[in-house]
Order: sequence, then C-alpha cells, then structure tokens
Amino acid sequence: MGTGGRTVRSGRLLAVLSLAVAFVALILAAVAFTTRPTSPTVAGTLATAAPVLPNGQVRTFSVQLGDLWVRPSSISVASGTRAVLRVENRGGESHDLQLEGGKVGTGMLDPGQSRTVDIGLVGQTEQLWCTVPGHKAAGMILTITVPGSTPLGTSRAAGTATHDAVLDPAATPPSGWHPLDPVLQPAPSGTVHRITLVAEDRELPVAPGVTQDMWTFNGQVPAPILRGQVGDLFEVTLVNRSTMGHSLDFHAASQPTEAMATVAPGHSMTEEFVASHAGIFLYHCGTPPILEHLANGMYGAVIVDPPILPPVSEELVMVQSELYFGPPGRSGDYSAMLAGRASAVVFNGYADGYAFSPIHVPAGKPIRIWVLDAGPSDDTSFHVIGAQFGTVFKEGAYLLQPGSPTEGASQALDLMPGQGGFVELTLPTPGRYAILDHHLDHAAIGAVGYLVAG
Ligand SMILES: [Cu+2]
Repeated sequence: MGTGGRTVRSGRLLAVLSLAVAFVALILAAVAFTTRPTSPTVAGTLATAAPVLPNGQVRTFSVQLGDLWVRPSSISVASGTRAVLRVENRGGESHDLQLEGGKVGTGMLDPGQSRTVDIGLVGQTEQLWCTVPGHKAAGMILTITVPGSTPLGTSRAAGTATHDAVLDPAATPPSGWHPLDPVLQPAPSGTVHRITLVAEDRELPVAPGVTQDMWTFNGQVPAPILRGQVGDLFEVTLVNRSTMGHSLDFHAASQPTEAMATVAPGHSMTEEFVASHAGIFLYHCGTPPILEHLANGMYGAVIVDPPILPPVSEELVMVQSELYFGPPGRSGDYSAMLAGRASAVVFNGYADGYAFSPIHVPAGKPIRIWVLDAGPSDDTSFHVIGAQFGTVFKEGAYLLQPGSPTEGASQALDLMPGQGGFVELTLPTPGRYAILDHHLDHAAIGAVGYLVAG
C-alpha cells in the first residue's frame, strides 16, 4: 500500500512538473512564433514581421486520412490559436500529413495508426499534405484557414515553381543511345515461370533531351515482357526497392483485389496465377493513384500464346503509352495526367525511338507485331504505312485470318487502354515502312517508328 501511495504522489508531482514544462514550452513557442519573420513579399509589399500573439485558445481537431482523401479537408481557427491535430490513417495505404515548409508532421502512418501532432500557433492560412508522391496532387491536403489572412503557400509556391520538360521535335538522342529491343523471344520452356520484378525509381531518358524520374519494374519502361502458354503457372515476386508502396495487377490473372496488395518499401511479396486464356495482357502497379503509377512507367505485358500460332520470321512487341512530363529529372505531372494532356505518346517507352533506331525485318516474309495499349488514358489505332494486315487477333479473338472468304484485309488495330492483340503482315519489297498510331495527334508527339525490310 505504502509503495502505492508513493507512486500516486510521484505521479502527481510528475503531472505538475509536466504541466509546468508544457506551460514554459508554450510561452517559448509563442515568443518564437511572434519573432518569426513572415514572408517578405506579399502583394509586392515589404511586409515587416506581423506578430501573432497567442489568443489563449488551444484547439484539438480529429483528422482522418484515407486513400487519397483527408477529412475534414479544411478547418478554420482564429489567429493565434494553437492547433493540435489527432490524425488517424483509415486508409489501406501509408500516409502522413506534413506542414508546408516541412517543419512539423505526423511522420508516416501505417494503415490504422494514429498520431497527435502539435503544430503550434497558427497566424496565417497554411496547408498540410501527404508527402507520399502523387498524394498531394490527388487532393490529400488539409487547409487550416485563418479568416482574413493571406495564404502562406501562394508566395512559396511561386518561388519554387519549376517548369515541365517539353518535347523538342528538333532534338536527337545522344550517340550510344539504344531503344529497348522490340524483338519478342519465344516463350521459355516449362510450364512454371518464376519472375522477380524489382520496383525501383530510376531516372531514364524518355525522349531526346528529356529524362524523367520513372517508377520502374526492373529499371526499365515498359517492364519486362512475360510469355507463356495457356495453362502455365506464373510465380511473380515483387521486391520493393522504391521509396513508396507499389503493387501488381495482372490482367492475365483472375483474382481478388486482396492478391494485389500494396508492398511497402523494403518488403516483397509473391503472387501467382495460372494463365487460363490467350492474349497479350497488361500488367501494372495498382497502387493509388493508379493513373500516376502507371503513367510514371509501372506497366508491362504478359503474352499468353494462342494454342496454334503459325510460324513467322520475326515477332515484335509494341507497348504504347503516354508520357506526361514533369520538370526535367522528376516524375510526371499529375495534373497533366488528370487533364489528359500528354507530352508524348510512345512505343516501348521512348518518343520516336524506332524512328531514330529503325527495326530491321525480312522482306517478303510474314512478321507478327504484338501491340498493347498501356494507356493510361489514350486509345491507339496501330497502322503500318504501306502494308495491310492479313491476320488480326484482338482481345482474345481472331478478327481476320488468311484465307478468309471475304478476302478482306485490315489497315489498323484499334485498342483502348488496357487492351491488346497482334497483327501479321508481310512487307512485300525491301524498303522503309513507318509504324504509327494513326491518331495523328499521337504520331506527332512520338508514336512513330520505322520497319526497314531487307
Ligand atoms: Cu506503383
């Protein structure tokens, strides 16, 4: 009992001491805040430090974070209020909230985790946002409004603006540059395919003179092409060496969303599926915002051969996608992705790549070109200038095969984002044949290449 009494007394003593410490801290914070200079250029005036005196109010707000939302998204306090946020992550992904300027934040919160953060005296309208890439652009912002004040963010944002890269039609790639090899290899033997995909951020050239911080699988865009036969088992291990969570969504698989869980940085996960049907299927990162993860390069193809695939002299694969340039060396511009303003439309990750480095194929012999529209948002109308397709396979079915009683031919394979197929054609005589997306606005910004028949 006596021991218990001492504990109670020392507990009270501790409580009194902590109150005193907290009071002193509050006074110090108030002094620090009032002497903190405000932004020097607001509306062109040289504003002197506008002292913010504590108004004696301490307000605590409950804030919930979800997958790409913050509730509430705005709170209002009187100038001089000390704001305390109890932040809970109710989403399925990791999130945080950080005050602009980066001085105060919750740190990263796992799903279900909560943390209380004291952001001190608020004298002006300020914002906090989730620092996971893309989440702020997707709307994960909490605005603390002080009625009558000027938002701090307006002047800061203007000072740090960096312009998005632009496609230069006159530029050429540096010597030594090569596009991805477009030649498709036959499916490996065996019925079980074990593949490791490493998610890693990498600065890659995407157009002459333009590099972007791409979010990749195995350091390349598009990601590796996987190939097998109907009935094969694919065991894919995702190793996340990136700075943010990523996942894998295989269109070749039929499985619940749980199988596509986001893997945190430093972790890995193995996912398996049986390829039950033939076609060329998209795979991509499915972590929100999917638009941003896919547009930044996290896409590839799984090719499952139809049971009877006639021999051809060459097989090529063209994965078409859009790029939405961010500033040089940075990741893509999410607002441009949302607005559908592509900076470039590309085959296999590089603008006009096969125009700068044409693909050599035999003349007079059938070739097969697999085409996948990875999007994220635009369609393709895949065409070869000077050639007709005798075979068209689209989304699991032959639209046209040699010997058709209609004696028809096809001029373009149309695909929406997330669709794929192949065409077979013979380039009759030696020479140069252009491949392009016959959406000519796409061809004008990178969706052009050449086949050189010889
Ligand atoms: Cu991702």
